[in-house]
Formats: sequence, structure tokens, C-alpha cells
Amino acid sequence: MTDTTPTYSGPMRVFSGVQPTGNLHLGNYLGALKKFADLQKAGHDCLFCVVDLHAITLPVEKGALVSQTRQIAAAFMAAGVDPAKSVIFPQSAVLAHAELAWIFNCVARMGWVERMTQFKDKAGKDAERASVGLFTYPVLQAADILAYKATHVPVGEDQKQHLELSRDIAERFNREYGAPGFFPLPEPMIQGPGARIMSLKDGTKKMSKSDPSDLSRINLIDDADAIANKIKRAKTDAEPIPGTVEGLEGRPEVANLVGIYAALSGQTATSVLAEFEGKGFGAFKPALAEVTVAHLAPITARYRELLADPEGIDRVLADGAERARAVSEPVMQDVRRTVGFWGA
Ligand code: AQP
Repeated sequence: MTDTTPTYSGPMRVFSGVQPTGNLHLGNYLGALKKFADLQKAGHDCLFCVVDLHAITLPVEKGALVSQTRQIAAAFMAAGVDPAKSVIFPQSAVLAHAELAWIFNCVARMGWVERMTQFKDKAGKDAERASVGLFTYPVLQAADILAYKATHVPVGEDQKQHLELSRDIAERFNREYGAPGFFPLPEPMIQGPGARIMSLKDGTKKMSKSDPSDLSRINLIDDADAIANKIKRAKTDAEPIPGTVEGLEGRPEVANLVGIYAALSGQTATSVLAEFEGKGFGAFKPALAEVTVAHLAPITARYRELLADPEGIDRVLADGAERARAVSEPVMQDVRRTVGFWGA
């Protein structure tokens, strides 16, 4: 697990995005949404985006984007993001993302983008037939962040490589256009035990929306019975719980369940192991189910409540889009001037 400690010392602006594709799961919550709420509570200037332009890099069911966008906005709020304090908005409503992505397409180098492992994973063996958008996805991600000159990006561990690319693009833009310090080099915030939640069926694969097995993940909309059943059926091994973190070596499924327990109960893995050392999964799994349900139940209830009022969610998104445009448009005016476009 990587701990990326922020080193940036100027004023902070936080940006992150979540795709409106499929049901959110515990990995999305612990890797991203919970951190969003924590950063907002810490008083930071935050923008949280439903990245619908990213969603269309893969086929999307016809007519599904609007309701899925509302679902993600509702999940942000249910997880504790307050739209009065943070900006919640849909990416496609702010044209700066697409415009800056094009400029960054001309800054990023093919070799940089070709190294991105997510493209290889998502395109699979048939990369020739993948959309060009899927390939340049991380360039759009750099534009998402830098259109707001955001300095900090809370994400799960899977996004680390993309964030490094964003820094490379910012640095090259600043150098190529003779504008030192124009874009900040955004810092990934990939911290704590929730940064990489793995599949309940295979501790070497990340928990993912696109895993065909629903038993591999805990969805934010799962009820208490579904959660308990999935945890009961989660893969483990025959050994008891070890007493130290070193004892988790070579036991990825057990390490994952202990990590989930730690993240949800606000403890370290070491203290969870101290509590359960020598016990079997017959004792640990019900305790984990209890902690998970206790943490998620109020979030799920709030999520359902918010979804029952789509007009309310739309008002939040429209207001957010306006506020996001007000932040990004002055940045884009400076970008156009810096690049040297006519009329800028
Ligand atoms: N397993 C995970 N553990 C921790 N964080 C995770 N994130 C995703 N999976 C995990 C974080 O969730 C945020 C939203 O990600 P996204 O909307 O870009 O979706 P994704 O990463 O494509 O989500 P999935 O579930 O992994 O979808 P598929 O199956 O399409 O690959 C990001 O901050 C991400 O790091």
C-alpha cells in the first residue's frame, strides 16, 4: 500500500472525479468518496465532478447517463459532501475540460500515454478496436484537474499512474510555453487503509464495478443481508488471523478483509490484528459484517432519500456547473493567451 504524503505548501484546491458507470462499491467509497467528505470537513476548497465525458470512452447504455450522473451526485452527498461548501457538477456541463484536453493532447507524448496500464487493462486484447478516447482518457483527466489549477487529488491507488502523467503534462506545458509555475503540479492523495480495496473473491484483483461477479464487491446500495452474505462468502484461507501485519504477507484476501475492517472502524491494521489474533473467520467475518453495515447503513439510507428527489439533485448539479465555470473560465482565458490563440 502506498502512502503519498502531500508535500505542497501553498493554498490547497482539491479536485476529484467519479465516472457515472454502474453501481458504486466499497472501494469507490473508501478510496474516494469518504476522503472527499473528510477533506471538505477539514475546510478545503473542493470540487467534485461526475466525469461523464470519461464514461463515454466505453459503450454506455442508451439514455443511462442522466440517471447515472444523478446517482453519483447523490452518492457524493450521502457520503457527506455538502453542496453548499463543495462544488458538485457534471463534467460535460463545463466546456473547459474538453478544450484543455485538446491542448494537453498536443503537450503529452505518445510514449507517456502508451505506458498507462489502465488502458491496457480496459482495452484488453483488442486494443485496435478501443476508442481513441479510452487511450487519451488520462490526458482528459489532467485537464479536469488543471482547468481548476487544483493542487490535490484524492483518489484510490489505481489512479496513481494517471496522476503522475498529470504532473508531467503540467510541467511540460509550463516549460514549453515559457510559463514557469503556471500550472501547479497536482499531488495525489492516496492514503490510508482504504486506498486499495480488493475483490472479495480474489485478493489480487481490485474491487471493481465491472467485475462480472456481484459477490466480488459490496455495493453502496446493498442492504444489511446482502452485505453479511457477501462477507460470509468472501474468500479466505484455513489459517487463523495473524497477530502482526507481517503475518498477512502472502494472504491477500485476509489482508483485504483486515484492511476493510480498519478503514471502516477508523483503526490501524495493527490494532485490528491485536484484537483478532488467533481467531478464525467464524468470529472475524460477523464482526466485519457488523462494522460494515453500521458504517454504510446511514449512507445508504441518505442515498436512497436523495435519489427520490431527482429535481433536487439537478439543482445541485446546475448550481455546481455554474460555480465550476466561474473558476475554470479565467484559467482558460490565461491558457489561451499563454498558448497564443487569436483573440485571446
Ligand atoms: N478497489 C478500489 N479501491 C480503492 N479505490 C478505488 N477506486 C476505484 N476502485 C477502487 C477509486 O474510486 C474512484 C472512482 O473511480 P472511477 O469512477 O474512475 O471508477 P473506476 O476506477 O473505473 O471504478 P472501478 O470500480 O474500478 O470501475 P471499472 O470496473 O470500470 O474499473 C477513483 O478515485 C478510484 O481510484
